[in-house]
Amino acid sequence: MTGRERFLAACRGETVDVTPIWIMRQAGRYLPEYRTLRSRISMEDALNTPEAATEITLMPLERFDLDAAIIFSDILPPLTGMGLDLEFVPSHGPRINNPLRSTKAVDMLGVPPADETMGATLEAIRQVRCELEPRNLALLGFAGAPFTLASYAIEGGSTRTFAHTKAFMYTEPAAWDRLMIKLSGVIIDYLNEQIHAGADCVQLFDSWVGALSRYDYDRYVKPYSHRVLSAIEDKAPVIHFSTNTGAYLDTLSGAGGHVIGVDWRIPIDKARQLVNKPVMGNLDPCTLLGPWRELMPHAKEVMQRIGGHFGHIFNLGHGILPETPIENVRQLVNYVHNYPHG
Ligand code: 1CP
Repeated sequence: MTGRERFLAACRGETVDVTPIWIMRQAGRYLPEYRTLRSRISMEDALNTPEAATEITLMPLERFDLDAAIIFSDILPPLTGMGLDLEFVPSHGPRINNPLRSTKAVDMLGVPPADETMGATLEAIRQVRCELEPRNLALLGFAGAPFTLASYAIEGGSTRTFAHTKAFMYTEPAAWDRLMIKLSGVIIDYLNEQIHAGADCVQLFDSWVGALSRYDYDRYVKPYSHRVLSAIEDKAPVIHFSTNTGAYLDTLSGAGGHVIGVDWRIPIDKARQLVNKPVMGNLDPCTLLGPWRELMPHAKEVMQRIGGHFGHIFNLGHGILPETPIENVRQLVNYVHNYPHG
């Protein structure tokens, strides 16, 4: 099978020759060639120049036998088009200089079409699509999920407690609803455009929704995630990813997605039982910081729990860390592809 066939078959839960693998944040800071390119151009320029985004997207494919590429972008730039002042602060991370703290600010947000605001990323998808055609690899598009985007828009950056987000959600439920509907509309349009530009599959990142209780997930988030997922599910395979949601993976899966992406906090066979769908995961990215003699048994454990089952895409449970030795990535990819199947 080609990488693309293998990847898409796994999304449908169909027979594969070997387990497909890609790595979250595979086009990032652990690659020396990425760091070299980023020493010359800012994050903003990398995002807004299709040729640069294309070059970065292809970097990990030159080194590793991966089954899929993920377009180089970020979940946050769609917020810029809505009126938020996003900045990537070097060696710190993303920051929004005018975070949402009032119902009026929510009502001022625009909902421009993605082809006006995200044109560079859509063009990069078209370019990468051409490059991947002869290599027969899958191309993933992605977007942030409504909750995770709302949390950045309200907090203005990273947070441990999500206090501003939760306080807004509890205090201003009507404005929360308007915000989540605006975000859902922007995300649906953007994912549709990515599929139209050539993405084979899209991933919805609800990276931080595990900060909520099951009750709050159902009450304040699920309807909007469902709105997004149900609007795109018949257009392309969709991976619904989150972390720290083992306590309510069943209801999260009920919001939609053909594949459920999970982190290492839940055993992957248990996740599969809870969702009864194809699953993606779930090696702890920190295991790649250790030697192969310890990394290998961790990878083996994931394969043994899910091995022989169809409908598994191997991945880390969250993004690869910048300190990761390249050689461990190469060995991991080869290990998964050589793992005896069936
Ligand atoms: O393979 C790839 O690298 C694909 C491109 C990609 C993706 C899929 C980037 C590039 N960012 C993302 C998604 C993303 N961005 C998520 C969801 C995935 C996840 O949970 O890991 C999130 C939460 C963000 C927000 C973000 N952007 C952060 C995290 C901050 C936090 O709150 O912890 C950071 C550090 C960024 C900047 C960024 N985005 C991408 C890169 C390579 C970088 C680092 C920029 C740099 O210094 O070079």
